[in-house]
Amino acid sequence: MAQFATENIRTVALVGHGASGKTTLVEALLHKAGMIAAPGSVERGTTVSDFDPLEKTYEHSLRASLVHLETADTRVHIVDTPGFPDFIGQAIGALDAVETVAVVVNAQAGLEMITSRMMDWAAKRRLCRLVIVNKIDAENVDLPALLAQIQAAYGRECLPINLPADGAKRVVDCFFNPAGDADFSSVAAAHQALVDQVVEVDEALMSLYLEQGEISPEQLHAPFEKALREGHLIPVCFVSARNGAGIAELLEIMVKLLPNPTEGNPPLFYKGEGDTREEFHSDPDPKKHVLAHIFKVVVDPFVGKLGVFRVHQGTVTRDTQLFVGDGRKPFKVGHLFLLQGAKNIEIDRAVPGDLAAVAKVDEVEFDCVLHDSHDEDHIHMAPLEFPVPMQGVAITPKKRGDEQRISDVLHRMIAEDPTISLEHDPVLNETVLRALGELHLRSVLERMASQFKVEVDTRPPRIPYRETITGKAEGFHRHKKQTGGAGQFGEVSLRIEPRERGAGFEFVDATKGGVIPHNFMPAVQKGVEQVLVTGAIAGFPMQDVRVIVYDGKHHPVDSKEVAFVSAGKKAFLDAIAKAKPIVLEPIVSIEIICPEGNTGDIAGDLSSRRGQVTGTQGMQPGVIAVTGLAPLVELDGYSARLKSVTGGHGSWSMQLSHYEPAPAPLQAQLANEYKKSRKQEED
Ligand SMILES: Nc1nc2c(ncn2[C@@H]2O[C@H](COP(=O)(O)OP(=O)(O)OP(=O)(O)O)[C@@H](O)[C@H]2O)c(=O)[nH]1
Ligand SMILES: [Mg+2]
Repeated sequence: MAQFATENIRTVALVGHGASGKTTLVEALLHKAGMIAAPGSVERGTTVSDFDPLEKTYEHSLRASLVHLETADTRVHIVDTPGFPDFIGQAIGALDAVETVAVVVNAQAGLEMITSRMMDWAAKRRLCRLVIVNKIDAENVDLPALLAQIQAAYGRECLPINLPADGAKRVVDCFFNPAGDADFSSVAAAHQALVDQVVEVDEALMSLYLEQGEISPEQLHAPFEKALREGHLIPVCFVSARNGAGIAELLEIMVKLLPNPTEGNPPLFYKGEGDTREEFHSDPDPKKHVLAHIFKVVVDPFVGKLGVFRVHQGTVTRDTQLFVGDGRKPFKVGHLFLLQGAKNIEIDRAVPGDLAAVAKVDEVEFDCVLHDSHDEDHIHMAPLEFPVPMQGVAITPKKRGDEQRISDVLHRMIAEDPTISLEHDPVLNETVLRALGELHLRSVLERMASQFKVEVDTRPPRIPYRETITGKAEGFHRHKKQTGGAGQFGEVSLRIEPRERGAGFEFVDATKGGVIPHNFMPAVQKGVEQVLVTGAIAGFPMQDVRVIVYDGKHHPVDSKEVAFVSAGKKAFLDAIAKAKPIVLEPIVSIEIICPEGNTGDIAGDLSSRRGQVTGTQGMQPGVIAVTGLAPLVELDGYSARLKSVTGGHGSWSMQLSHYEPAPAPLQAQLANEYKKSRKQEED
């Protein structure tokens, strides 16, 4: 296997909205570079990067997948990422592995939500950016207008590096070529604009340029990289993954113009935690200690765990002993792989810039650091921000006894995907799986069933209502039992009052003269707290209440812990019944990104769900972010609703805002359901 030095490596993440053609573009590039005999297709399920059975069914990429291509002297690592919003966590994770983010724009659809999000995320992470306009062969595309739109949305730094020619059957390079014929604009003008932009980052070169009037592409190389690093230049190129126009030119851009690992912005690592942490900069030197970062984990029931990493420093070979994070025990690499979609290709060494993988290392987790010396302990990558999953289902095993296995499988899947989560509600004894959207949730459940052979029943998770009181009241209970031998005796008098929303629970012992001995007070509190967990009127946890125990009685022989637990509990229930108890419902704040034209419909729909719009903000031409508040219970089925309102161009997310009293009919309904379920339990 050929060896490639760091200077001869390129790393590129292909990102962009769903169906912009990233996976098809990978096929075209692999074919052009001679890595595959013929390009596969997404429709036939024959692509290198969408190899997962679920991806073939959905005809969408669901996970980031890695491919590489090799020309005479350069190896290009490409990460193909999903553009569907539900799977965007995979695209975000790929940002840590590359120098260049290539944002693929669908010429037919124009700028879309994920296009803009990825442009922003890549800029925040200080990555070099390239815009690839794909599908230039398609009907009804207006490329000059699209180029103007790109510049309006992402800045004048977006300059064409080639232009479509011969009716978009080919493209003509504008960087190495000072003149030529194009379908629109002018090659000479585009060339001039590129050179002008590049020399602006280098004063000496600028003076030389002003003197000579021309400058060679070789002289422009270093400032070109600097302009990319500083975001002063975002090249725009045109391709058709379908008919091959612009593919050879894109390959040339990757090899000759995109930064090698020593030319991009170095990633930001930290050493240590909290206030004492310090920035740490890796050095892409193959001779130094090893520092690699796991940016993807694949859990396969047959192959085991595959940890996919980017080498940032040093050289990893089969003999390297690597520590995982702060772990004390190293593992020996043994087998080292280069990935080509589903295929693992064994290699001898990986140098800075290489994306490679190790198998069957249990300690490896998403986002951990691998290193070969304790000098590099406590180093971690500046964290990426992932969206927080809110779309949930409650799950129960189809087969009894499968609980532990399901929990194991889900925890393994969480290790792979930072945008799924698992919660257990001890009150409801309910396990809730959350993901970014309905399709995401479905894919997790399908993978559990097909790959790990565990099946679950699902139902909508219960809404996490709460109970509280709105008035003050007193409660009393005497617990007295005489059963042959020793009796049970305890008596409690207490007062309760509402506390401010969110203030929580407070227990006050205001008894005097030892009417309830000190050693029994914890029992009283225990009884009270049992009610806090199970609720009193509708079966939900009670919050924001103060309980003041002011009197009671005990018996020198018959007083027992159980007696005071029971007396505390029943005295509290007695008081609650008189303190105007209510049910509180969760209100969530929601953010909706949608085409501007849909704002009215969205506001109307929200108000019909007892919600309201609280603000709007322009994102980019034609796209708007709407923020609002709505009761969680009303958002059941909201994804489908939004899809129909926006024709599939909207996305939304939510998080908890606060609790409010539920409307009276809902209160009555919840209380009734609770009564019924209690009655059934007793029968
Ligand atoms: N006309 C035309 N169609 C294309 C081109 N490239 C891709 N397509 C089609 O566009 C559709 C989506 O292509 P994909 O390659 O799956 O797109 P993607 O960006 O990988 O989509 P996600 O994985 O969902 O993010 C498929 O039907 C492709 O055949 C192109 O250059 N021209
Ligand atoms: Mg794809």
